[in-house]
Amino acid sequence: MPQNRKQFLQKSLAGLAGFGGLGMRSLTQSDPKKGRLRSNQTQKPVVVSTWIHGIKANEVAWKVLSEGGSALDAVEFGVKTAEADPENQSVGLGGFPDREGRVTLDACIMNHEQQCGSVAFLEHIVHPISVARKVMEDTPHVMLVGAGALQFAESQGFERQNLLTEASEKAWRKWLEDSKYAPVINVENHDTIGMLALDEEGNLSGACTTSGAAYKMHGRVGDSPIIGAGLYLDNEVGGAVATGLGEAVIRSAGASVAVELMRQGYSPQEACDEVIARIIRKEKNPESLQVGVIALSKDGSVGGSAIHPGFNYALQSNVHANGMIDAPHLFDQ
Ligand code: SD4
Repeated sequence: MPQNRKQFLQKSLAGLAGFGGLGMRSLTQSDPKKGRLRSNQTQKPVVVSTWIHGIKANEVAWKVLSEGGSALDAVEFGVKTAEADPENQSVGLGGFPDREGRVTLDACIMNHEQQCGSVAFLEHIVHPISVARKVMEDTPHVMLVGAGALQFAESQGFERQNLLTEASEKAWRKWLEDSKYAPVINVENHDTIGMLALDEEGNLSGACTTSGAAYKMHGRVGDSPIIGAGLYLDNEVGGAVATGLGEAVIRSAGASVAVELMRQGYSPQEACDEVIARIIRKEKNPESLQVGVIALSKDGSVGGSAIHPGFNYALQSNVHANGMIDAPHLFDQ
């Protein structure tokens, strides 16, 4: 093993020990002290979402939750704020286009009954999350892509709109000057929005929506619409959402691994740490890519973790005013 890799792994182990004595456990090892998940009903409702745009999204979701609404409505209405915001250049309207100048959107949604819906490579529609919900509720399918997703959206009354704002077009034209594609770590601290909510009934739902990596290849789909990668939940256990380089999240089945770890008794924080540690171990260039994961357990506990500094998430509950939490990072430069 090259020395720098070895040193990194040693540091990684040491770093992980700081997070509740996590160490390098794997799915096949069990920790008898962890046992079953504890139930702590006092926390609900809870909403948690990625990045600073999560604050505004949480406000909307919290209104739904605090009035006794469902987690499903909360996450859909919550993330729509980011989709509709033209200033947000990584989600919905105003998102950075692909290398051909086309804004293509990915989104998925999942509810407490293990139902899910997803759209990928969808153009011209401001609210892909609502189309994803329609796929879940009104079709026998889970995922629609591209022209088929657009056709379905229009059949449901969604209207076409130009999503490429002047600012995003200008940025794309600048990018075209040398057309270099290099995924950038922590693009100005705003990114895909992923949201998880636990409602008064104790039910979980999650949503994830993005315009994906800026200047991606035409046709590229990231982790955000893929159930099990960008989002996963099991109402008996908890949920998780991811942000960052989608390819790395897909390769690690990030969100579903986090949920399965919680099922084994890991706290949400420990589960996120383990997913991130695994990505760091497996990816060839963890120093140059960012992934952040957040998780919410059935008992209302929350965790989040990232490869590099800069990833944060917004949390609101009965005992936590809507505010940002800086996630720990596990890659030691
Ligand atoms: C993607 N995970 O398309 C999304 C985008 C993102 O930081 O979260 N970028 O890969």
